[in-house]
Amino acid sequence: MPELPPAFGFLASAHTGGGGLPAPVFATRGRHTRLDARLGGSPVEVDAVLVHPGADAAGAHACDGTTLVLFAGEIHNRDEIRAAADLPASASDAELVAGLFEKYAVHAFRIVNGRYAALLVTGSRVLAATDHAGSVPLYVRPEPGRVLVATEVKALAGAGAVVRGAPVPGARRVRGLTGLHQVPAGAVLDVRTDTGAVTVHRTWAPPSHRLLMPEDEAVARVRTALERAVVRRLPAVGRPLVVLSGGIDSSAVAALASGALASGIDTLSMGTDTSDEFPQARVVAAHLGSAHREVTIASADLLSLLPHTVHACESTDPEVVEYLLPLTALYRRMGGPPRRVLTGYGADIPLGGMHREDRLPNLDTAVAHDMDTFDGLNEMSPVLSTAAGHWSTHPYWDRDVLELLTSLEAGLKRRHGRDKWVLRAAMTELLPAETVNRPKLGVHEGSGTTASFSALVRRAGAAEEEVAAFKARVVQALFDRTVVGGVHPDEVDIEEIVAKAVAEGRG
Ligand code: IOT
Ligand code: MG
Repeated sequence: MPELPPAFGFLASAHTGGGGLPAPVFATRGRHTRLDARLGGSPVEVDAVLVHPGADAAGAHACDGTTLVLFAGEIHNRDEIRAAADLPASASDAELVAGLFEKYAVHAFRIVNGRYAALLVTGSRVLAATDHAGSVPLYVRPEPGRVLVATEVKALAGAGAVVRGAPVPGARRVRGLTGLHQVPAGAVLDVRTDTGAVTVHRTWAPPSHRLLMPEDEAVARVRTALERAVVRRLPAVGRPLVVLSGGIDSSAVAALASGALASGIDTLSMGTDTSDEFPQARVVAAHLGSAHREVTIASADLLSLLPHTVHACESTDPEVVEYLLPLTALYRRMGGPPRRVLTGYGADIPLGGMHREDRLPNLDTAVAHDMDTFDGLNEMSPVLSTAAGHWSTHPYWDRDVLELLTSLEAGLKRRHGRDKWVLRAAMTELLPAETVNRPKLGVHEGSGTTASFSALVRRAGAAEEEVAAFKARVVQALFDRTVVGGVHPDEVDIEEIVAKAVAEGRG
């Protein structure tokens, strides 16, 4: 992999009449490149802005005169695609998508394993596609004569009222923004530019079946799949950075990355003035010999980044925002040149790690529920890190790893009194025993984020039983202010938002 993908995001308008682009408002940091394309044999014109980390965004767009592709993010099964579509080794990810589309039409997106959002315009069709996890969020505003698409919904918020938006069955509406829809995870929205009518094609679904297999086979398969996913995410030159809590998820990623690279890896841990997991992370860093760094963030500073977190991930889920706040703060504090960051995020979803649950039926119910409800939470949005110029990637949500982990029967996830047993067993030779056996502590707990956010709403007058509901109100108010309202998060006073949310909640 190159250190960074050629583009982090885009905003585009495919239109037949007037009405080009709204202002390109992104939380993502990067240069902007404008494109204007008129496609042969089609009345459609495309205006776009790509937001990208490098000097140009060349690898992020492709146009052969009749089909235009915009691509944000990266593909992980490039070699297989090149071979199947007979494309040269030099083909960019945008060209791979164009080549696959020529051969398979909309089914091309069933083939790509990656972390991406893509737009493909051909004839009078606009295709807006997400990866299997929807890990790069994508939003559309379909109207007859003009289709707007963007990787951040805030870029579409300023486009004015929708004149005659068509309904979009199966796609989620966006709070406070009429006519805007989020492309579901593992889906392509196929929009007609003349009518604005939308068809949804599914390209992935979480497996519902479960596999019985011997312990040693499950362990070997998990190890192989995860190693492959980690290796596919390593930079071709230079060192990767692993954000390391010292828990099994991120420690496994660090160990596999370290094992694959003679040059070694960098690791980074964050804590706050109230809580950290530094000793546990140090054990792993020392074992792997990584160049390790610790960052301590004052809880007050952490809470002041709540608006930035919501602005970046565009999520209205208060629990997700608690998981993402410490990571947002960490990415902002990293400093230095833009980095490729590997995380252990997402392991707990297919493995049921967040559910301290011994009974297998309940554990599988929790896994099935979490796999049915992740869509739209935006917990893996790259904007959390691209807002600070860095690219983050999540090996556990690689399509192959995720399918394998989800489909293992619950007894391989909870076994011998251990949570996430199969992963721990796969790591016994690579990590110290205390790391392999350490029980789960979530980032929101380890960093004291949940406690600090609760204290903030309590100070504003919330009673204990009101805390969760008031946190939800705070997150919604932050979404309304920064995403819908277009107020920059630096201008938002979190204390004022909390006081107002509590007062209105009482009202
Ligand atoms: P958790 O697993 O604690 O953290 C996610 C990743 O963030 C870690 O693997 C690690 O790479 C990084 N990280 C965590 N803490 C630190 C730290 N102190 N310093 C540096 N890096 C750190 C929540 C959670 O517990 O995260 N995420 C769950 C899923 C949430 C539920 N979502 C859902 N049901 N849709 C997860 O699976 O990661
Ligand atoms: Mg975890």
